[in-house]
Amino acid sequence: GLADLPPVESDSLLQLIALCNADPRQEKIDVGVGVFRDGVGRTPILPVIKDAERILLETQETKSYLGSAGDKRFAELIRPILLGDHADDNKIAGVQTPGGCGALRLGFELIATVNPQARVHVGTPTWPNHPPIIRAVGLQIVEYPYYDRENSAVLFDSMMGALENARAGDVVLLHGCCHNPTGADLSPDEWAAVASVCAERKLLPLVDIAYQGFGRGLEEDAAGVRLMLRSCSEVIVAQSCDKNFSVYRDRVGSLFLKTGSEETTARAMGHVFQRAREMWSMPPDHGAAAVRLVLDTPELRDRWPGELAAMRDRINAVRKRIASVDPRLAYIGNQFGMFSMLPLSREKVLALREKHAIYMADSGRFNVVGLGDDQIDRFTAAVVEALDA
Ligand code: PLP
Ligand code: TYF
Repeated sequence: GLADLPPVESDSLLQLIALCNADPRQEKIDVGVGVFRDGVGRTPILPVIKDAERILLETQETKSYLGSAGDKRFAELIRPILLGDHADDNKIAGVQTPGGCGALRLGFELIATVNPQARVHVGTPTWPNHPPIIRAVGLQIVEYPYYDRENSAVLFDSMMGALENARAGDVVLLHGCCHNPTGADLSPDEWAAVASVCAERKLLPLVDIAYQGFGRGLEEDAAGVRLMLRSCSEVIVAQSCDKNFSVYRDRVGSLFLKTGSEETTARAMGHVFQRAREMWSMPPDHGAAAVRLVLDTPELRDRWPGELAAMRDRINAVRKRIASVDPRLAYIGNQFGMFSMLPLSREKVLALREKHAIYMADSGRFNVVGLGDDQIDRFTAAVVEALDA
């Protein structure tokens, strides 16, 4: 019976939220879960989304079913933002999903449908949700070295060496930008080299892009995705709007596929819809409808890049401040997105939690914008003390 179920290990990042909430200390610092926060610790709803929701409230006439593709206009409007010059490539199709997680699951479902023997090459470290999603569809994981936490450097040569062992049909999971958990992205030359290996060895790149616009800018952050599309005949992209439109709990994302022909793409999308129907039937509407209205209303479309840039500018300003404190933290100023890793043992991470009420992931990953403006100095002082100890 159900009583035979063993306990599960819950998501440690989400657990951290509860741990921090339960800490009564006033001065606590939450640099755990990856959500954007402003200088006083809020994760505000973007004004463009508020306006879109107002329009939605006033004009939406029905909540009748949309079908397994969800909001088609939403996917059409995301397309040029993500794909740039590739937007009019008719070998690429996209569909709305429940967040980036839904897109990842759907992408891996498609791979497992066509090639259950495919192995998925995953960098270490990676986002802790990647392995369970891949295992859930029955695909095997092979790790490639990605980042050296002690030297804060991408292990590019080791990564390329490991990909030499990949077999035709294998999948290479890549972070489009703002790597989670390291903040260390591939350079354009490195992207080009990975794209060549994928093309030559007939590997299928799956690019997870959950933070477009949080690093250098909307265009710059999509350069890796577009490079893969230029070089490889088959590419899968799992995209999220949850961060760059700040609609986290509304679950907004999309899956894009490129294959060798328009006809193959259409057939593959048939399987994508089939898998989606089996899992969630259709994606939730509200968040995607709000994003669609932002992108389809010229006045809101014009304002969104500025509201996104304000989030990005805060991320990069906090990075600069941390980087200026100690040469050992300087690398943080050269990384992108919300996360960086500190070269601290698990014991030291736990000691920071106990002694200073600083909540970061056990891996030493911290969210740079988890820091309020008035918390940065105390955080860096505690971290420097831990590095010295
Ligand atoms: N991929 C990475 C690397 C992430 O950090 C996230 C963040 O939550 C996601 C995908 C999926 O985001 P969501 O499902 O909330 O859209
Ligand atoms: O890595 C993070 O903190 C974000 C948020 O199951 C997140 O990506 C964390 C865990 C999770 C879903 C989202």
